[in-house]
Amino acid sequence: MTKIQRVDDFVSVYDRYRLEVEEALGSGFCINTEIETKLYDAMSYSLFAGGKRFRPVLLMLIYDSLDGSQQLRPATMKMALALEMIHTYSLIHDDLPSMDNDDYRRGQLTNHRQFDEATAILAGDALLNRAYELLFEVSLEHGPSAVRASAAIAHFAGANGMIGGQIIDLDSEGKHILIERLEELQIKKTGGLLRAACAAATHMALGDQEHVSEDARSRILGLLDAYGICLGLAFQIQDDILDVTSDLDQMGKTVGKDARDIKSTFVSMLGLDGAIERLDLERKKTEDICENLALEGINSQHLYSLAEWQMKRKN
Ligand code: GRG
Repeated sequence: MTKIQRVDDFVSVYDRYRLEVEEALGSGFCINTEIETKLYDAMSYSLFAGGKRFRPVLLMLIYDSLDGSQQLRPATMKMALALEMIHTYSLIHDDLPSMDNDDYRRGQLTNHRQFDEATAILAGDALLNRAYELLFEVSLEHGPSAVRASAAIAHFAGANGMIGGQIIDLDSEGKHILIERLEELQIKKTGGLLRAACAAATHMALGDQEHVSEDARSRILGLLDAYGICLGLAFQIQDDILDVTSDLDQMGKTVGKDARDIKSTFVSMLGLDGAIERLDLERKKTEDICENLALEGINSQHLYSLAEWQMKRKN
């Protein structure tokens, strides 16, 4: 099998995408000042607090790797922004006293600590609703591919995806769970929105490529879903590693909380060395998937570099 070539300066590639996402987010159509001031302030406080923009970058990077058309690119970017808004709502709600009860996120006070609990709940709800409004707009304008992409985002963000993972997480606190249960939890919770990005990008990019057969389309969807799962596990393992090796300044959020909250993590279950080994296993699986994508005629260099980059991230 052909070995995937690394991209030399992937950091600049990532930064180029991140900047594009940042500009689109700030252009005013995600949330606008017609909203009640208090709500607008709370929504924009978290949405514009930075963050890696990993999910929208992933979506756009896959779209471009699959040779998605220039014509559908702005609509695909709208979906990527919707995904970042769903991610931001999930962080606001995750930080609430009834969930993880966190004081810092993205290098600043959490939403409920800056405003109050009720406002934080509503800001999260409003970001979620605005995200679906954007997905409906794109679906109305672009038909079946956009509907499939939007449905995939709804699925992976919902009860069988991120929210499903969150309830397992809350339910597992203070309990001994098996490693298989931890994997299921994280594939759903952290992997949910990454799988959403993979599926949405694939539907949008391949929807109008008539030369791609139905068989090839479903193989590519399957490979990219497997890529999203590996990426989700790797993302979480790296997060668990950073939770014991990093600090608040570097991470922008409280560290060392997993042990305090008696949470099962890859580090608590496998030890630090075991977690690092497991991370390398996910890297190898990602490499295999990218090689298989290359056999489908897809340039998967950026996808492999993204996976490697995120496994080495420091925040
Ligand atoms: C409340 C419905 C609901 C779900 C919450 C994903 C999630 C579910 C909570 C986040 C908890 C957490 C800290 C998980 C670890 C991995 C993760 C998703 C980190 C946050 O994502 P990053 O690192 O954050 O991409 P930035 O700020 O860079 O966007």
